Amino acid sequence: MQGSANLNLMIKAARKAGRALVKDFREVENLQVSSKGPGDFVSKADREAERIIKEELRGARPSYGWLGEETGEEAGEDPTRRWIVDPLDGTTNFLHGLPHWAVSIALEHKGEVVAGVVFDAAKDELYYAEKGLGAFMNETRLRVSGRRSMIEAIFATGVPFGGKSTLPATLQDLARLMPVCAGVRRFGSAALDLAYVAAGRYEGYWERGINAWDIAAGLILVKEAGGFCGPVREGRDIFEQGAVIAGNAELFELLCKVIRQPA
Ligand code: LIP
Repeated sequence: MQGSANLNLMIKAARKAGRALVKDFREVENLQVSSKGPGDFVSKADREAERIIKEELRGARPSYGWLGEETGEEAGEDPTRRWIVDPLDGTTNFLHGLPHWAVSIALEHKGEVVAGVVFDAAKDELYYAEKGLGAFMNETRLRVSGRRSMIEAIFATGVPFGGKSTLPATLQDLARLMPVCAGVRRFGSAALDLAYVAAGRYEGYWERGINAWDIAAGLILVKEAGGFCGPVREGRDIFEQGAVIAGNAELFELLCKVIRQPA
C-alpha cells in the first residue's frame, strides 16, 4: 500500500524503535528495571524506545499533540491531531524473554484514529492501516476471519494481575465464554491481540482496564480489515472507559452479548 507521508513516518519510527528493542531483548537480563506497580515494570528499553519514537514523530510534526505510555500527555499547537504511542506493548513478556511484544503508534485526528502501526520486531511482522485504505501485514492485505460459529471461534483477552479491580468481571467473562467457544488466549499484548483479529488469526478480543496507547493502533487495523470494535459498556467511549471489544463481522455482536451481560 502506498501510504501517506504520516504513515511512512510512523513506520520509520516504529522500525527504528523496534531495532533498538531487539538489541535490548537479546540482553534482557541486563535491563535495569524500576517497579511502577504490581506486575508492571518499566524497563530502560521501554523509555529509550519512546524517546526514539518521540524524536522521529515530533521532529517531523512538532505541532501535533502527544500521548505516550512513558512520558504522558503533551498538547500540540494543532489541537486536532495527536500521536498515541505505546513504545513497548507486552512489557512483561519482554522482561521475561518471551518474544511476543510490539511497538504501537497511532495517529488521532479530531478524536478519531486515522492511521495505526503495530510492529512485532521479534517476528518481523509490520501491521499497518490508514482510514479507507485497508489493513496490511508486511505486503499482505488483511481480512478478519470468516468463521461464523462461536464453537469454532477462539478469542483473546488480558487477564488482570496484581491488585487490578477488573479481575472479578474478567473471570466472569471467561466463565460465560469458555463453554461456548473453541478457547481463549492470553498472550499479553493488546496491540498484537487486535492485530491478530485483523489478520483473522482469532475471531475476537476483549479487555477491561486497558489504556488508549495499548489499543489505539490496533483498533484501526481491525476496522480496516473488515472487523468491528466497541466499548464494553454500550454508549461509552472506548478510551474513556478503558474497555474494548473487537471481533469479526459474524461474531462481534455475539461476543458483545456475552461480555455485556450484567454482573
Ligand atoms: C499490556 C497490554 C495487555 C494487558 C497487560 C498490559 P503493556 O500493556 O498490552 O493486553 O493485559 O496488562 O497492560 O503494559 O505491556 O504496555
